[in-house]
Amino acid sequence: MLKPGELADIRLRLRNIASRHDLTTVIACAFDHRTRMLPFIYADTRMAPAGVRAIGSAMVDAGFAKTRIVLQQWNRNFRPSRMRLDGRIPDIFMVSSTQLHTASCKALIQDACRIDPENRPLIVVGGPMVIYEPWAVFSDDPANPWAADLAVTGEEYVLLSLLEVVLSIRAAGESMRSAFGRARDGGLLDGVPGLVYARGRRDCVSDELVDTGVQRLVGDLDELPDPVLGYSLLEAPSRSGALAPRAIGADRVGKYAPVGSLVLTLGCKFKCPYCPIPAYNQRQYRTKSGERIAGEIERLYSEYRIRMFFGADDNFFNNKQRTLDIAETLARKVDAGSRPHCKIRWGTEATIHDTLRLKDHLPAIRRAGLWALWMGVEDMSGVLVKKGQTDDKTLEAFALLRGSGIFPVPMMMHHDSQPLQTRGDQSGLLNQVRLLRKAGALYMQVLMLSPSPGSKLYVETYTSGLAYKSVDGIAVEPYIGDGNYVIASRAPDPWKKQFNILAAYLYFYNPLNFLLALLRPKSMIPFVDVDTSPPSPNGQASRRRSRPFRIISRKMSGYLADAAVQLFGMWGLVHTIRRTFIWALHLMRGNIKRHTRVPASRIPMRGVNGAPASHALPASPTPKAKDKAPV
Ligand code: B12
Ligand code: SF4
Repeated sequence: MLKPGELADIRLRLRNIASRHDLTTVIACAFDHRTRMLPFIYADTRMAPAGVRAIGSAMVDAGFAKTRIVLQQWNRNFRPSRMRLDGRIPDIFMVSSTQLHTASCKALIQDACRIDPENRPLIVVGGPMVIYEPWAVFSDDPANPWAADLAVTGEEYVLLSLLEVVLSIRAAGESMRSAFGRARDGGLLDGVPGLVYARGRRDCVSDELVDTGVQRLVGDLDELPDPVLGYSLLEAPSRSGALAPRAIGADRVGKYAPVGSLVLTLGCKFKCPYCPIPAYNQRQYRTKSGERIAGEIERLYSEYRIRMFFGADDNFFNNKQRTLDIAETLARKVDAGSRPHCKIRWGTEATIHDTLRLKDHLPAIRRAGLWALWMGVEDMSGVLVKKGQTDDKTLEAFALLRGSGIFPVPMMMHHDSQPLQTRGDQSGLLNQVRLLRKAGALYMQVLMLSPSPGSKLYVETYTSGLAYKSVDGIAVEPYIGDGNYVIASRAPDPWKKQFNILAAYLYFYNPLNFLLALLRPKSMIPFVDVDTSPPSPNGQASRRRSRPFRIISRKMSGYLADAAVQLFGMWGLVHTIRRTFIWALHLMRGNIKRHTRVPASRIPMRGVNGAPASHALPASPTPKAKDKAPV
């Protein structure tokens, strides 16, 4: 972990030198539009991702205000080779990507590499893809040379440390890429854990990758730069390949990004073997304070009119004390009539086990604005993983949440041992969907268990031959790795698994349920004593007068919500069927080829000072001493 204050200190140090370096930076968020379907459709494009915003905020906070964030979600034709900021090719081009969007991330880097080496920006890639697979942004093919200059396998502190090192040796008028090259060759980057850079004989052809080790994490998230800053940097949606002269105006942000994602807490105490989150967080649980969160919400509401929020939490209820600090602070603001806090609603993720532990506090948590809770139900029977959930506990947690005015959203995981339907017990997929709908779920997700980089099971999923390499002659590419496609299974008829997922959605979202939702909506839940409306400017008297109207309008929207979600689900399902049905047919035709090795780096990887590379997988080649690549 970083020492307390270390992140705050580096932010200050950079601010002191920023004015000497008139840096321009473009940060792109890679997004592959082929991934748009249930259950993420809408959230995938209407939430400006927190990762790029965090990096943009860190740049502005450090004094580099000439920064622009481009979301491929909104700007699918964006071409880095055409970007100009402040009238010039930017000094730094950054890309953020998850594994699902690998193809788009590579295309962005390849296009940036079309800029001639003299004028090319320093290309830095970060985010969940390179955290686990940093080699993915380097090429070793002399016939097709392209590469990022650097993969950052960490968070804000790593990026700021990199900038501090490079700027410390940058000569007046020197390009960032040239200064970076000198810092790398002088070994100055080796003291910054969380970087992977290439060495090679030719530009953009990597002979070996040097891994400076695992990042140190910031423990107190209040030390992070203010994430609100990032919203002022967003490029407006457009069909153009180039950038607009200015970022989107504050008054239009809420229109395109009505849901704001907020980092409240990070980490989880459970150790589900298919999940990389506990290891990524080095088994730490990190949080912001209630006051800090209340301040961020207030500014996002006032400056950008954002009213809906989603917590980027892995398990918001992980630690009772920390949860209550946040919830009680927000609830106090509501009680005091603070308009932003009264007006907002937010959702986040938590486990069944922790929801039950906090059952006495759920009304207060609802009062803090929590409106929907995404819950890792996985398989209710506990066959897949045991993290304190059973049929009874799940239903109890659902009842408690609904009784407190919070909508539970089950996240289910289908797997080889789960039948579609069962008699006599509730282990079948449809049985569980029925139970959860009856228990009050308005929305739900079902994903197939798929390999997740960084998880305990990841390597074994490949070496044991569970993961598919190709199906019916079609290679399994990263963009189908979101759990919507069957890409790892021992089932003799995997196409049935693919149809099971569609059947579960169809069972949940269908015209009959839509009609029932109009007659007997599941969304009519007791609003207990949750009046989060702000007082009117005229004071208490008019507040009392308008209360019946508020109650009626809330009841009406509550009444229609279930039917609206059903309509939305059916629309999303059309996209899901359109994209995954063909895959089911390929599965039916068979000819499944399986992996026998984990997809590791082909380029040799090493650590610094003779250490092994921290981010290499077991099958990665290591450079032999005699082959050590010159720069
Ligand atoms: C919110 C969320 C979503 C939302 C995203 C909505 C949105 N537009 O923002 C929704 C619900 C749509 C979603 C969907 C999916 N998600 Co999701 N999601 C999350 C979650 C919980 C929070 C993301 C977030 O905002 N984090 C906060 C930001 C600040 O963190 P960050 O993005 O990692 O960025 C930091 C660093 O990575 C780094 N960084 C990031 N970019 C860059 C760039 C540069 C240049 C640098 C230097 C550094 C850097 O610095 C940042 C600041 O600390 C994360 C888990 C988590 N706690 O992060 C999973 C996570 C991102 N999701 C994940 C996955 C797998 C998915 C799905 C495929 C579903 C699934 N099978 O689980 C789908 C994909 C949908 C799609 N079409 O894209 C994985 C990605 C794994 C991977 N290796 O790529 C994560 C990490 C969870 C996990 N399993 O560990 N998700
Ligand atoms: S409870 Fe959720 S976040 Fe925690 S380890 Fe399991 S899957 Fe990951």
